Amino acid sequence: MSSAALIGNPNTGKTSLFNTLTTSYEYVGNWSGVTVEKKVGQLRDKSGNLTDLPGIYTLHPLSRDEGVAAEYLATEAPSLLINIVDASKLERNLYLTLQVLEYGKPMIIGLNMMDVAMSNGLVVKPDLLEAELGVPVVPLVARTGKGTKEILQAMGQVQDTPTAAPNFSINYGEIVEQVIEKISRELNEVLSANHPSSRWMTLQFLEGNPAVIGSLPPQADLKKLRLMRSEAEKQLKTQGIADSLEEHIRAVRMKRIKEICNVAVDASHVKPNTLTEK
Ligand code: GDP
Ligand code: K
Ligand code: MG
Repeated sequence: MSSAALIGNPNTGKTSLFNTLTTSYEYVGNWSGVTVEKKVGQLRDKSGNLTDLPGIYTLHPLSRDEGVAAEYLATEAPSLLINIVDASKLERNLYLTLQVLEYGKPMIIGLNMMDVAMSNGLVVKPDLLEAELGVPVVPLVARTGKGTKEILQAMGQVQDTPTAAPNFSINYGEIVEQVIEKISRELNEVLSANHPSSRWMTLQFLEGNPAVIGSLPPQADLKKLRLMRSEAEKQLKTQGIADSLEEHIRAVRMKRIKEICNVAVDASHVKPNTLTEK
């Protein structure tokens, strides 16, 4: 029995796709400790469950409600993540996508709102995006069901290849890469085999994600890890690279997103008076 989850920004079409892909709700209630509704359904082909995660712009939560998705990733072991991305707001949506790619588990990108992107004059090329990100990208119009067959096919293929994890990786520069290696080594000693990649855990730790830090096993020596973190941050400051680790990690991701969009998006046909969001 597999467990898949839908993750993405708010209003990208996650629930529309959830309703298309599932039959009965197994459980409808709230996520523990928050008022956010939890939805788990059975996939139509009975191959497993699908969880509809609350919409977020980043895994780093500002509130407990926003922490639901990060906590889910840190504590559950989903066999597949379906990241729903709004093609008409690709640049903004990719910030979460990069964090989910770093999670290192099998993943499919549902490139939704293709109709909206097109009517805005934005040409998003799924094949080029796929080549940039290294995971399957399926164009969708979830409102009409366009792409349902293709996403089911992609899900089946990933299911048949359980080792199909993304090998996407960002180079955060020497100082950060060194501290990632040090902290990853510490975490590998205490994390169970089923856990998400130690690189993902480490990056979330460096960003100060409370939902992920709270899920670290009690054997993790937080004091030691925090010392490693602050030493790296000091180095970033003294060398004039950034004021904080969080800021640096964000800036490197944003730069990568710009590069990806330069390759995969043709915005030259966007009408000058169309309201487009970054
Ligand atoms: P969620 O917040 O990610 O769960 O998104 P929803 O599934 O609730 O969708 C948000 C809104 O976008 C709803 O009004 C949907 O009908 C609409 N929607 C979803 N997918 C598409 C699409 O591909 N194209 C268009 N034009 N609208 C869509
Ligand atoms: K919504
Ligand atoms: Mg929803």
